[in-house]
Amino acid sequence: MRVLVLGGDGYLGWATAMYFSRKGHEIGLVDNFLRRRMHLERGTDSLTPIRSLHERVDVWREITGKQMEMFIGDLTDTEFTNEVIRDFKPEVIIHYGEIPSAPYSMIDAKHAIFTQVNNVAGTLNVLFAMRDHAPEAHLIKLGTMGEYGTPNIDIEEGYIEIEHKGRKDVLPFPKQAGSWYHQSKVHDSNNIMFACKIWNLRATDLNQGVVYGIETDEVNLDDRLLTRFDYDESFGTALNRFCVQAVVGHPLTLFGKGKQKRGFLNIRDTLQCVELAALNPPNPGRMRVFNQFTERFSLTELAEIVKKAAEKLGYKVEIAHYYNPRVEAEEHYYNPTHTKLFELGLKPRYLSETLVESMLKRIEQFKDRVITKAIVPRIHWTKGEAEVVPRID
Ligand code: NAD
Ligand code: USQ
Repeated sequence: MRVLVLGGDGYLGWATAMYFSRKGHEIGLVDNFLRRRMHLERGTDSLTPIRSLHERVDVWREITGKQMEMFIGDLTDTEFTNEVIRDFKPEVIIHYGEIPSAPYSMIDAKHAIFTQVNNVAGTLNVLFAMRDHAPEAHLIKLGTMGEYGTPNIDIEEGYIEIEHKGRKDVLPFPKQAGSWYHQSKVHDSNNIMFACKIWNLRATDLNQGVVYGIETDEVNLDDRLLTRFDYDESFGTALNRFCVQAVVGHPLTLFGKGKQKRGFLNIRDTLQCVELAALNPPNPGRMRVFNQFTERFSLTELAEIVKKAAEKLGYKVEIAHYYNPRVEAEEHYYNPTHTKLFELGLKPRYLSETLVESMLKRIEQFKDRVITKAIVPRIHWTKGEAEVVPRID
């Protein structure tokens, strides 16, 4: 298949591009290096020393003999996005090309607006370009489990059957996102659903949980192919952060009570889920939604798992409670349905399969690169960037 990966220089995008290329698909990569620039803005960096996209594409060719086509530009530029989709003629578009950070979007009005414009306008450009140049293509869009929030009922996969005043309908599941970033994903979902309806497009919205992991089969071929791995307050996700904290001897940063629950998945399973979506395209005309995660944990459970695994490797680990900079439920019901990807054949890798230990060993390799002051948050949901959050235990 001709697969266009939007956000192909990112954590998931680069890993996905190599995975699909190795399987024999023709790959186009789109990126404007915004993520690299956001790290420069924040004074932070990836733990893994990542090469430039050009170098990684060259190394990939050297090792596998396979080419990837690069399109460097901004998805919010209508003309650029149109030209890429017109010229590459994708059969599948995997859309990772957005700002992924909740804290970054909460810094101030400028960052909230930038996040929403970047994400929502970029996706609108993709939808219009599909209408005009690739109406048969399948858009696989990375959404987030955070679109649903934490309602006191089971979360369905995108749609819920409702009976109201004696009448029934299947309607979009209510959205209660918890940051300006997560809200951008809600707006995207609404726009994609509408575009599918009016232009008969084909799309899958993958409401993904929190991803962890540093290794994939392709990344492991050569360190010059490493994908990014973040641990700072803006771009690091919970488990990745906890693993880095354990290795550098920083207390694990549980926010508030630490009883928040989320869905998690290994980066290798992200690749598998996206592949399953690509190989099983939906009918046109209605946006399909999958909830994409393999396991559910509370943050305390995760911290305990990391502590146990790190102690086996000889590290001394302290779990600490910090003031929660976010406005979120710290104790709540959480039971999202996630069966559709399993029905398509997903074979998950569970965290218990010593994944944490393999992550810790990889982190050890790069621990001298850790910028310790980037770990504890300063971005508060109520007042933006302010004082470093204090410990509360
Ligand atoms: P990332 O920041 O590493 O990758 C995104 C890439 O998109 C970056 O390389 C960035 O430069 C590029 N990009 C952003 N805006 C662009 C634009 N306007 N034009 C061109 N390129 C642009 O993020 P990631 O962690 O790989 O996440 C990828 C996607 O998956 C995001 O949409 C994110 O919301 C979603 N997601 C991620 C996670 C996770 O835990 N990592 C979980 C759920 C959903
Ligand atoms: N948390 C801690 N300590 C930390 C970091 C986070 O207790 O050091 C808590 C947060 O308060 C939150 C939970 O862990 O309750 C998840 O936080 P996170 O930073 O790992 O994830 P989040 O901000 O939700 O965003 C990440 C990705 C985003 C994706 C989302 C999936 O950055 O792109 O959309 O995970 S989900 O969470 O399912 O919405």
